[in-house]
Amino acid sequence: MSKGGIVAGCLAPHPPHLVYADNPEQNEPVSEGGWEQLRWGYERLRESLKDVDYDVIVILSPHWQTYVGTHFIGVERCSSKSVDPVFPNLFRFNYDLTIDVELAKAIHDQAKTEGMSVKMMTNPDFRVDYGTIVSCHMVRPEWDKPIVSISSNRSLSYYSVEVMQEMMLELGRSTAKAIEESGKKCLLIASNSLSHRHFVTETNPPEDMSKEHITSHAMHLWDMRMIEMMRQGKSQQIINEMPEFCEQAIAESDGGALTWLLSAMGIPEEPAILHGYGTIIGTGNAIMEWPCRKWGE
Ligand code: 2X7
Ligand code: FE2
Repeated sequence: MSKGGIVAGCLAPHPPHLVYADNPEQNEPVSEGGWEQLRWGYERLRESLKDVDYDVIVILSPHWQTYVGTHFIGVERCSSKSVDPVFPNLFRFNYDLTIDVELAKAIHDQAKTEGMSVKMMTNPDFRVDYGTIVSCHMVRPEWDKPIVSISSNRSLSYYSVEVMQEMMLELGRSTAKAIEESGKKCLLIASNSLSHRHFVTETNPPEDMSKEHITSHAMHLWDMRMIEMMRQGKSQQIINEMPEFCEQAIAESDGGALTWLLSAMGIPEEPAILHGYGTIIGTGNAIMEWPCRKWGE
């Protein structure tokens, strides 16, 4: 069997507003559009991945929060309605997806061998979190690839960003090793916003773009700094600055997804492609792609 590999790593944020604005048939609420810069960014990412051959999407979402270890969905098929607890007016999405349990278990087993606390989630009635659903839908609306769904272990809540990062660096290495041994081609997704300070009131209608902007200049500066580092291949510096970023920008990378992704790709020095940036209720969101398939060509 030939070695598996990562075809691309993506930073793919999941505000439910993006699905709401796109009006797919699976989502009940209907909108007049909105957040076009980000939705066009997702269009560019999909275009970039159009002819790329891969078997499975591996995603880590900060909205599946587990407090004892990292969990992996271990159920072959998940079908239900996902309702965003904060924005039920925007996101009531009927999903029907398949899980690559074999690969999930392989990553689980590898992480366990490395001493991590891990668990396979086998509840058949489990409700998949909206972060996973939104990012997967925006990247691959066909829903024709199985996914591996990884929880966000909130080690930051018990300990610190530094502890969270150590764990996510190991999870990334274990993910890469399991993928290599699986022989599968994988698309990796870190599902998170950048700066995460948001407004606390909603406009009417929610898609009124005359009211949409970043919450503060400080948040803008942090977002631009992170994007520039990604574009310049400064992955190690991103990891070094993560504690300040999480604290000062209330960044959603506190869930570990971005650190996990960078680690799985081997802390790349190759530049990431910026497909789009925009704000959603004041939070900063970047759509980035690391085209690993092209490295070493
Ligand atoms: O989950 C989110 C988010 N990360 C950012 C903005 C708005 C809503 O939901
Ligand atoms: Fe979120």
